[in-house]
Amino acid sequence: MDVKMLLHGGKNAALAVLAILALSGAAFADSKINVTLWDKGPDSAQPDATHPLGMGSGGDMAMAMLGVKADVTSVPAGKVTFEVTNASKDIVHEMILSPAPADGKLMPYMADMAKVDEDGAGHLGEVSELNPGQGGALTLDLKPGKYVLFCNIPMHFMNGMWTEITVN
Ligand SMILES: [Cu+2]
Repeated sequence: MDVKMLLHGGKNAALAVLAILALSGAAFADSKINVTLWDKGPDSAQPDATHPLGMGSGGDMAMAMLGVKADVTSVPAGKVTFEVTNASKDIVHEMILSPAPADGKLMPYMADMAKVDEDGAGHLGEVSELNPGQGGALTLDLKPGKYVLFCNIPMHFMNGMWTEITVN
């Protein structure tokens, strides 16, 4: 084998390594979800008996005066970054992530505190208590499944402040 052939082989090997790097980069690219926490003014959260809009309560979500909006609702498994913005002008909100309950099931709820039972729900991470206009980020390694993003300021969840995402 002469020098020319060696060089040729080396170049091909280098190209092969680059191709593998490019492929693995694409396969493990991180996902980003922009999450907006919104409401319709300072009185948006009502006592939950009149607005049963919690996940699984079967309420009309069009009635919600506050909510969680995700710009992407389906992402591949792996690293997912949630860029969270509290778009409210008046109210502190937060974003908590937990596995979604089975279809039709209500999240574990503490009615006396008007909050989701975070431990019971399987709390995975949060961007807690953002002031109006504030933002924050959370990155998690997520397995395939359904997840719920919700705000657990008292009354907010049962007033409709949640949304579901799917990790494939
Ligand atoms: Cu909230």
